[in-house]
Amino acid sequence: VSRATATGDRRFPAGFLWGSATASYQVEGAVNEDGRGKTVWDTFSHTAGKTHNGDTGDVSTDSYHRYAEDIALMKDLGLKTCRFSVAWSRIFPDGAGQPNPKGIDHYRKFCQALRAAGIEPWCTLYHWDLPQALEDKGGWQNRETAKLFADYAGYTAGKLADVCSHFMTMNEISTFVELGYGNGIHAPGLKLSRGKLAQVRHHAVLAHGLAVQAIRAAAPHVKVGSAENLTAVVPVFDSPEHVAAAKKATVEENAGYLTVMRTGRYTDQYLQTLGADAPEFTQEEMKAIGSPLDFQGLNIYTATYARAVKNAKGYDIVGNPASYPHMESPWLTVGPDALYWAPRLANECWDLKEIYITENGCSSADVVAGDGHIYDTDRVMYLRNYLTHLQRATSEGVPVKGYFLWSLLDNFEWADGYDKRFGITYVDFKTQKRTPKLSSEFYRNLIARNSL
Ligand code: PNW
Repeated sequence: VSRATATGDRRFPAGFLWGSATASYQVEGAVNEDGRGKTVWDTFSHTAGKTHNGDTGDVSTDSYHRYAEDIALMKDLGLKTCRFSVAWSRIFPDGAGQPNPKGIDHYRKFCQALRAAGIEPWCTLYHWDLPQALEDKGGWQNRETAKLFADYAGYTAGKLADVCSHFMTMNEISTFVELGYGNGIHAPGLKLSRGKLAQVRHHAVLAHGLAVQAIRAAAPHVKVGSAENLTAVVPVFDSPEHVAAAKKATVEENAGYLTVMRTGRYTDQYLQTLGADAPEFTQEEMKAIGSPLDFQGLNIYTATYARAVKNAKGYDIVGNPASYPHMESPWLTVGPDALYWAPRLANECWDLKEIYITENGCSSADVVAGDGHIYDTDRVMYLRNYLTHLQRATSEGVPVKGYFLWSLLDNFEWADGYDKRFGITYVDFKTQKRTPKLSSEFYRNLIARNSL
């Protein structure tokens, strides 16, 4: 067993699962192939003014065709696992009805190729690419979408269960709800009222819960979880009162997402704050939403600071000054200790038992140097610091079992298009040439030694 000591043992626990993560619309391309149906991201990215430069995922890294090359990169890194997502509209082109066998075939072949390379596939069933046909019927504003998602999730997990052992229902419900239906920055680009937004949020967590039940029914032996980007609360400094405040904030700041998914209950504060805008729900729905999970995935990029105050909530969220550092993406403020506090406090709140960091990583300006290398020293600095805090968590017994770096490749970064690069592998989008960056070397080294 590895334990941190005053003499500086910086090992991760034996068997720690090192991986990378990607998502269907961000890497696949091949949008018109093998019967794939249109999604909200096809529509959105082809609408003028919605993405940087009018960029789309039409081709991206072409990973639908080039996955063998991607897997070779993973193998070279020594990855033990790969997190990918299935495009709902490749399985059910209109979201429901007759399945398209070519869709399952593709992901089967992909999983088999991963396994042949000694890499365990981890599958996300929804990474924001809602079939357009369902959006046309109200999308996540329509409760029926939750039911159809569960049908698709159960069907797909059942078909892939023999080649894939771990399934995550949805990726970052909070991001696609708040950005897609709240401020309109992501597809489908809506800006709903507070009440309608709360109902969308409810339908999305319900979809997660119903999908957990459907996956368990269709594939009793697979492990089921989700990948949620909680608001990662960090105490302004490590004193008992601020830590207690950060714990309270972890529950309340995530009330509409992780908290309700882990407890099957909206907090009193959440319902009171919404008042007449609170969502409609039944007890049966709440039970589904709180369905027990085998593991919890946490996507963690930034820290949100809380301090203890004597108000009704018992805490305050503290904003950052303009001088606070960030990575290439302005929203990506640097908060390495989020990777210590978020798993620790989430575990204290909900007794999670098995935690995976399902995403962490950053954008960098990534200049190709004169010698052809990409020296992304800022990304290496970011990873080294965040992982130092993760190692502290594991050494104190927080049950974090693995880490998935976002991302293997530069890819379609949603509304930012190809302007923001998150890969540890550089992609020349004209030639599709892949070049490992300095951060790839760092990650390979870390994995080989299982130690910082
Ligand atoms: C996550 N924010 O998205 C997603 O799961 C990935 O698809 C994405 O590429 C990655 O992080 C990097 O952005 C986020 O504005 C997008 O706070 C935006 C935010 C957070 C996460």
